[in-house]
Amino acid sequence: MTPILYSFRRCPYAMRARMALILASKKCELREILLKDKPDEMLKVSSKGTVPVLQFTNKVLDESLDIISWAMESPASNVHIYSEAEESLALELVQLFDSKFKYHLDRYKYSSRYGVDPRDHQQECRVILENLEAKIKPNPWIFGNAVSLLDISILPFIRQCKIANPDWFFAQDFVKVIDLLNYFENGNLFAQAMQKYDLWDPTKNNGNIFP
Ligand SMILES: N[C@@H](CCC(=O)N[C@@H](CS)C(=O)NCC(=O)O)C(=O)O
Repeated sequence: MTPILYSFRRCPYAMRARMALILASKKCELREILLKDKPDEMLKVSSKGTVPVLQFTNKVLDESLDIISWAMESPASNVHIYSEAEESLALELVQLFDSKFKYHLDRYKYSSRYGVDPRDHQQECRVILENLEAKIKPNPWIFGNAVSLLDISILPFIRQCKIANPDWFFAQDFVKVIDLLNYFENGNLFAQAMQKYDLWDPTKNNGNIFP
């Protein structure tokens, strides 16, 4: 059976999973869903109710990083291979973006929902991006010519920070991060990952072969 991917186009976690599937040329049936109207078929296989979910006949992966690891089980020649030092930096940064950066990003974007001052959280995002700036020399990707799992894992979140207020974002000093994001957003991988699909309708069974 072709694995089934429940996905939401704009979700940064689903985005990174889709990019890994593209890079590894792993075919699946993509079912585009709405977070406010999750299909029972998805909730039946993963009660967590988050996307992405990758469903196989005999197992379900419902964490984006697990989907990335599964996709990369057979090495993808177009993906950067980490040195040991790079791997530990990548682990540290993915962890930082998934926890602290995401925490502040949510409060920056949805300050009224959280009852907080968005400026405090915008500043926290800035500090993290400035620290990233000090650690990387993108050329054009973080580790050189080939895209890395670090690139695909953190850039969707940095993009959300840009979208929250592009004027502010582009006026900041983290120029290497801005260049990296521009390169990412203008590339084929992103274009392919962001292709639009009709919503999945179980009555029509109109999933899409992806990638
Ligand atoms: N740790 C999960 C997080 C996934 C996640 O939180 N996805 C969001 C969308 S971006 C979601 O599905 N939220 C549920 C909802 O909004 O109802 C992963 O890496 O896959």
